[in-house]
Amino acid sequence: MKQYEFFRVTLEDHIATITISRPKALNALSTAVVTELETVIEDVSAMDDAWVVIFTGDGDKAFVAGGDIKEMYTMNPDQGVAYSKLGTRVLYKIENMPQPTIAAVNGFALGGGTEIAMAFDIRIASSKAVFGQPETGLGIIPGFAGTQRLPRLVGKGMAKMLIYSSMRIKADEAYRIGLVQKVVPPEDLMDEARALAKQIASCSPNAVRLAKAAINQGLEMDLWSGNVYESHVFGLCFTNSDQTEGMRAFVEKDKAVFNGKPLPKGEPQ
Ligand code: DAK
Repeated sequence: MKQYEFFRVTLEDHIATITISRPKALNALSTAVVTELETVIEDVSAMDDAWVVIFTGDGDKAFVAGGDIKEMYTMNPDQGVAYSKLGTRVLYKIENMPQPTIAAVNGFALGGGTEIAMAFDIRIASSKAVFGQPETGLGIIPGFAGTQRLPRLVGKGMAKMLIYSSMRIKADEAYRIGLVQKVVPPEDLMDEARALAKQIASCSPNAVRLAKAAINQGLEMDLWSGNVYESHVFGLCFTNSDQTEGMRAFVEKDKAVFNGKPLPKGEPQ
């Protein structure tokens, strides 16, 4: 497996696990970290053997403690724009990874930490996790699409309350408002994330990828256009052996074994 400076990537049972590791700064997102993250995301996206992706933070304290405040402190407007474009592009690449993705949020997820967690499909949080968008307290606004993804996930009023006030919320509250899908004891976090990943990996990798494309693209469309798009994507399921295998197994009262042979390149995946 390729080596990185700030990340570890493992692949086991078709599950790729990406761990961000910058212990000196609680995994804060410097330009160097975000630049390397883009490479990691591109590399893992291209791994046909990786059917599900888990992203977590190294250590027992932080998932990602946000953008690197010490670096941002001395930025000029041009550097701010460059940092913003880089971050926004990388999070867009995360959101549109072909595989289903799970953020296993192990601790502080502040500012860019909440924003990066929101770019993954599903969030499971340790009961120790803390979320928030503290940017207005630092004289900036969320810059990695937090003003866009947070209201889409928790609604306009709740997002405005969190962003205007820079308040932190604990995992239980994040669950209550729909920011995370599950809260588990810290020691169970990775087992829970892997169990969910295994459950997803037992389904057709192609069907799951196509479902992700239909959800992500469809949410950007009006309902009717989304329905038309879904019909097209539904048809693509029949171009792949996963569909015949899944239905053969049902008809023959057998267990389906999917080979994950990818769809032809160029199709949504
Ligand atoms: N940046 C840089 N260093 C950080 C950091 C961060 N965000 N968070 C922690 N560190 C460093 C600390 O400075 C400290 O380093 P030393 O002093 O030992 O050298 C070390 O990590 C350990 O942190 P603490 O000593 O503070 O640890 P505590 O347990 O006492 O506190 C904490 C943990 C997470 C509550 C605290 O570190 C903290 O409040 N951190 C800052 C959290 C925060 O405000 N994050 C939001 C940052 S703003 C943009 C895109 C995105 C963003 C901005 C612009 N554009 C596109 C332009 C994002 C902005 C943000 O995320």
